[in-house]
Amino acid sequence: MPLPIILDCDPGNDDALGIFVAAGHAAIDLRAVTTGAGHLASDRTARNAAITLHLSGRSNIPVGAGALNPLVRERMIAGVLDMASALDPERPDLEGQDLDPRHSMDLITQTVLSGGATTIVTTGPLTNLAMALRHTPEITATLERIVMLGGSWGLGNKTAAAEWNILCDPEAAHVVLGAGIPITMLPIDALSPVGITPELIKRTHAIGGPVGSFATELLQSLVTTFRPGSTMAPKFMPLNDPVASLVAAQPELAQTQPARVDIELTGRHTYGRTVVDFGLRGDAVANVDVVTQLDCDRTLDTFIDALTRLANLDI
Ligand SMILES: [Ca+2]
Repeated sequence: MPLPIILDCDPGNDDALGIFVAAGHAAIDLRAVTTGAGHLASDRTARNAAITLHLSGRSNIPVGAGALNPLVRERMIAGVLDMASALDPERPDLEGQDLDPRHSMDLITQTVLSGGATTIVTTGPLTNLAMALRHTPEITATLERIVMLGGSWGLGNKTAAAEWNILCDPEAAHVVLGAGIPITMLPIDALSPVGITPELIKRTHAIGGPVGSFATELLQSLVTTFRPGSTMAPKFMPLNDPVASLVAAQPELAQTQPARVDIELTGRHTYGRTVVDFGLRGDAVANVDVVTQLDCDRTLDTFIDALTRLANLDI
């Protein structure tokens, strides 16, 4: 039976590819897409999700708009945007489905409590999920797993210490990590080798149709915004967000190791850091399964398979 999931995201061109993958993968039953502030303001991420689902022909899947701001900190703005293509600029030329009237927090809680979803995949800041957990803690009994893209065991990407999704709302990440729900964390260290190569763009373009064409535009836009800033930067722009849904559907794509993960909430230079203790020092108890390695070739093949299936779905 396909895995019933909610995808909580902040499209974002890589999140939009994540929606395509979740909507197309044979082993995923996408029950709702929830959005919040992150890569763009909340109204824009909701609209981008609505555009993406409409393009995918899956307008039966509800899209919710969510958190306008983080729980505590001030909202951050994404640093590098491609204002010429894909979903960073406003796209009045592209049709989107109507938004679900519910706030993302309510769409999450009601979908979970009605038995509609057992897994939440997150590819943005964790504000909506933290709000849902605080407002309706009963969902912890029903949720079987959170697959969370964010954090790092090494360097950050937005600051030297912190990764973007966590840094956007560290207090929300703290709430989610402390909820007692099994969590798979995809850190940037493990995601970096899964790159958007020219070959991947060629394979995506070959899928054809509206899905293949728009997915190609999304990939090319991501490559445009790639700013390899450090000596340890990957060779290609990492694919990132779609990989979270792929790992939720096919855990065998990833090697994981249990660890204690805490969020730094007070550090002067390290605010938002995921402090990852693989050694479980002292009396530390593991609370997260951290992805330490991904099967790159299989992950990219699975990405193409999901897009191809979506492009050919007879809906
Ligand atoms: Ca994202």
